[in-house]
Amino acid sequence: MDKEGFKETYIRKLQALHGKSLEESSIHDQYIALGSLLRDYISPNWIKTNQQYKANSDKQLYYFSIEFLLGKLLDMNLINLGMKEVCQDGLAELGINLSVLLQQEPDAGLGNGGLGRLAACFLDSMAALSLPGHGCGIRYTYGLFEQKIVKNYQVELPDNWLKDGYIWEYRRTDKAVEVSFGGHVRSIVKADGRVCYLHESAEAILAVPYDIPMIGYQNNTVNTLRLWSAELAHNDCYFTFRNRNDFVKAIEYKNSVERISKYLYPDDTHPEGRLLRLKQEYFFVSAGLQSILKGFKSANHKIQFFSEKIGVHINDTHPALAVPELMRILIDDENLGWDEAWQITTQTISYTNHTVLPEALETWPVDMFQNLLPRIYMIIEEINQRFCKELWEHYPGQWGRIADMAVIADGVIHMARLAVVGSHSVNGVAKLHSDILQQYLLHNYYQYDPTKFHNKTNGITHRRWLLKANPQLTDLISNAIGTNWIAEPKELLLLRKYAKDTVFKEQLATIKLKNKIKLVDHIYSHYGISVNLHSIFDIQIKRIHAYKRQILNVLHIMHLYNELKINPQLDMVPRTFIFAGKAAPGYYIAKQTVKLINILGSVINHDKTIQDKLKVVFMENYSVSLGEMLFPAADVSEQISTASKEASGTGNMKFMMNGAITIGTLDGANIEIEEAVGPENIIIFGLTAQQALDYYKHGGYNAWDVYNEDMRVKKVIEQLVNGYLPDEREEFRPLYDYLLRHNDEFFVLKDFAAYVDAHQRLDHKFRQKQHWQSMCLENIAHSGLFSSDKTIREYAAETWNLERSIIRR
Ligand code: DL6
Repeated sequence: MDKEGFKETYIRKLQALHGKSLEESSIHDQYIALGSLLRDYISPNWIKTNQQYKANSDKQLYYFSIEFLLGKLLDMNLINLGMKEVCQDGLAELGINLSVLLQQEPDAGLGNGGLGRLAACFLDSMAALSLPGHGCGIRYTYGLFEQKIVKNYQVELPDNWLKDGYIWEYRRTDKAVEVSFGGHVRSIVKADGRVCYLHESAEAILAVPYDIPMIGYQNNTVNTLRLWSAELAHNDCYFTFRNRNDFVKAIEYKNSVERISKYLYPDDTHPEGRLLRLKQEYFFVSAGLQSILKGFKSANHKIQFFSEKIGVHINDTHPALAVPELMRILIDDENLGWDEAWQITTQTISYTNHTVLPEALETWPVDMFQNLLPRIYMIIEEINQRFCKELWEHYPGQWGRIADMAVIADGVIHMARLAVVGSHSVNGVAKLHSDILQQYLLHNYYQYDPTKFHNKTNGITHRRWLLKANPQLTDLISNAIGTNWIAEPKELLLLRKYAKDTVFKEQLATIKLKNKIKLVDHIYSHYGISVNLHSIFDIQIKRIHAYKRQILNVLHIMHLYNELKINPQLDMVPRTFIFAGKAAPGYYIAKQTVKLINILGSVINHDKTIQDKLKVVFMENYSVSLGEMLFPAADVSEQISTASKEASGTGNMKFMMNGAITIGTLDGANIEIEEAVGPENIIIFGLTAQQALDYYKHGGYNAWDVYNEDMRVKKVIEQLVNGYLPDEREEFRPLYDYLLRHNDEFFVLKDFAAYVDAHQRLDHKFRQKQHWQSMCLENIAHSGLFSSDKTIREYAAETWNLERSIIRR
């Protein structure tokens, strides 16, 4: 489409949709018209993609995830379609500013953090690589809460992201399926002697799919993200209540059904242990698998070939009920025998673990589970019995080991164990994490069948995190090395030839400065804080969690401030510490941390005596969109989790790709970043994973020793409770206790000295401008290694056996 064609189509669209002229239309009208025009543009390729997949019988991969943190799609879609320029220029000639329209889109926050954003990056990469890969999840009416800071405290507001509709979704009532809960199971013996199971008196919920097109980068591919919404089934008790004029009961019932897809659980590490969460998990897994089966059968494939044509990947354990649900479908609906069904199920399903935190390893009490999902429970019981029998044959007499591996043990169902047993491939998300899974958390399974275990280091899509978020850097790179790196991000390595080119590095620095200016303006207009543009922008953005150690960052800031109060002439490069991140609403210590950062900010930012050498900014409501502003503006990336605890991290990769220098521990993918850029281009400090694990083995360390020996530590810890922070004498007592009396589970005090030292090294490096620029360049150049395209290629080749299917025009 050329510019004139675009303008004409756009005006026609706007008029047809709203019955208004351009002059009469509102910005929202204009935005809807643009979205609608793109839908028209995308649809033929979407249809064609699906037709081709079907005609060629291409294997399809379904990525099941309880979270998809999509962010905004309009700008990204324009880039992927290669239409951004035409559209921007055409709109400008019509007097419309594209960036104003882009702001109209809700930021689809159907995820908590890393796991959900990874799922979104993977969908982007699958489409870009012409791979037949689709998403399956839940269409939450409310996304992750909106965070406001009120009197320094986090408050949570509902994220009503669908209030004005969502331009990218297509409701597909014709593809709705029913999902059953409750009831009981009756077994009957058929004429041929086989036993079959009837699920009776169950409550049926209607699962209605909403499809979102996932557009490949300039390659005609349009895959599908299918999100399920819970609605009343046609013959359910709602209508019975209504017919009896019992409207209260009718409404209560309707609410109880719709609640299943209403809220995203705002906590990614503590399982809620609540019935609703379990309902959510079964709801989308059952709906997803049923619709896959329907599609599969409509293509006249034989069920025996299911795993050759279909792959189901489970993103952590939330979709692990895919294992028994697929068994149920194959046995009860498709009449297969157990062994055949099991072979197909395990060959179809693959599993990624995303955490080693014990509190995040899901378990469900047998009683609760059995009442809600009686048939599924029977199947899990049988999986367990058969697996334990197999183990018994392999490890006769080793009861302890078998109990540790059983899917059902101590009155609960262990979802990670179910996922491992029921899939053909298990992976962690960074080398260290995969090693820890193999050596510790899943060691018995690894010993039993090492061939199942792999590593797949996470990645991020450079299309969003560079092309979209940092267009100027994108242009600079393309001008220097051509545009091939967009298809092959490892070619970013070609940038290394500019390592000694001062002009190029100066250009890099100018772009960073421009991105910083944008951020400075934003901070000033939103928070009234003026930030020194030439200070080091040191950014920690991620969920607030004890193991991610925002508190270590805070204690270091308090220490720097103490130093400055003693000596306002202290020779240091001015620093702006920027935080963003949400704390789970019920996570007390995390919310305390948010409050502490904000209080500290209000003290430091108003102190004239330190001559603007230190600023602390907490930015509200961290989201994908905010990230797109922050990563390009960062000088320093804080990746300071306790070694062994962060499975991978992906923020670390986004910073690196935008030329920020990591200060971090040897944890998760930081280790691989260090391997890639070399120790001279990253600042590493603190305990190693092995050291941390050894301490854990021996019950931790003694935080009091550090407190008594390091006066800097003593001072900042005391300041939490001695009235130093205004009006808050007892407010931070729980944090103080947590660090000292409860012995500092995440080694904050233990790593403090090394962290201070690392920051001094950083300060020193930042002063050497040329050297710093070279470090930035090295980071950008090596960031192609962390493109999700690479990760997805590995999954496709090694786990999914998935082949490309190029869609021609
Ligand atoms: O794999 C994506 C992402 C990792 O980068 C983070 O290191 C990890 O913490 C995160 N894990 C979760 C855990 N959720 N659950 N359960 O979000 O996954």
